[in-house]
Amino acid sequence: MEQVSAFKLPAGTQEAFQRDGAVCVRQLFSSEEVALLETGIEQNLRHPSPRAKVASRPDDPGWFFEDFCNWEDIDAYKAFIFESRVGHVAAQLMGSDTARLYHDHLLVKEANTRQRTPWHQDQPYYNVDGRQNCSMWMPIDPVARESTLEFVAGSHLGPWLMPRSFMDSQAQWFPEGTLSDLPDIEADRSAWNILGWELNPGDVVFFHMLTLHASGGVGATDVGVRSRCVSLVMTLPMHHGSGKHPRLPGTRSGTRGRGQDGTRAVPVALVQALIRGASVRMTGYLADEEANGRHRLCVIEERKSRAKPLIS
Ligand SMILES: O=C(O)CCC(=O)C(=O)O
Repeated sequence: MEQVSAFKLPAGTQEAFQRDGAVCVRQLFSSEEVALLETGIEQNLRHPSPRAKVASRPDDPGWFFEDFCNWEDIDAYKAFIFESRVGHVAAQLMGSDTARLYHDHLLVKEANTRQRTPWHQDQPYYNVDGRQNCSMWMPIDPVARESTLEFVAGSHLGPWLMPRSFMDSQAQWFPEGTLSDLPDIEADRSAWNILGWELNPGDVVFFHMLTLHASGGVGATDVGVRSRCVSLVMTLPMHHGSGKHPRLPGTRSGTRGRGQDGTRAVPVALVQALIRGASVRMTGYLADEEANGRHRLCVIEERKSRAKPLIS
């Protein structure tokens, strides 16, 4: 494996990420790394966790499946996360010497899935504070322009907007009226600077957790094609658990030792990479064995108790 620290992003990539809140990096990963992730995805599909869910409606001709926080159980995910360039690249984009894994997220849309992922920001759904964060969205199947993840350029510089459940638009994370609702982007797409890239295996998209994004189903121009994708969310140590929202099932509280909510210690794994003399660190949060796939709501004290740096 190459020395990951030696890798330099193409000129202008970090500037584009900071300006637009989303950037595409072509052929960041080798065919071996794509195959590694494919091995992990297929294992994940054979052995879904209790957090897995079907996001498509029963009448959808396809099938949209999601699962979360499985890197500890799936060696191929673990190898990709800890041995590839991803932590190094995330740190560069965030303007940081470190990167910490918040969670892995599997998204599989079988051929002809109509289900759209509606416009949303990620951060209001997560227990993550601060502005230095990024998510990597990596398909291992070709993605047509019509089916790709789309972003409103510059929207990461705006405020937190109301997170709602995708299926029935309920405000489950913040009380109604406490955050502004999203604008209706689909009503007049020409009013927005919408970015989106046709992608091939090895290409990836990085985006900020406040960037407004959405995606189509599969089946318009890519009939018969399934879409398998892994998304990794990364942030800085001090930003997990200090957020405005309780933690996501499957992630652990960000302190060492036993947390007030009964969680166990957070293990730390070092990625063997150096940036400007500092190590890139990615920390994974243990899977939550009692999680039942539902969002656990409103542990307000947890926010306060975690409002301190979490560097182990
Ligand atoms: O792939 C999709 O349909 C949506 C992905 C997404 O919203 C995310 O990774 O945050």
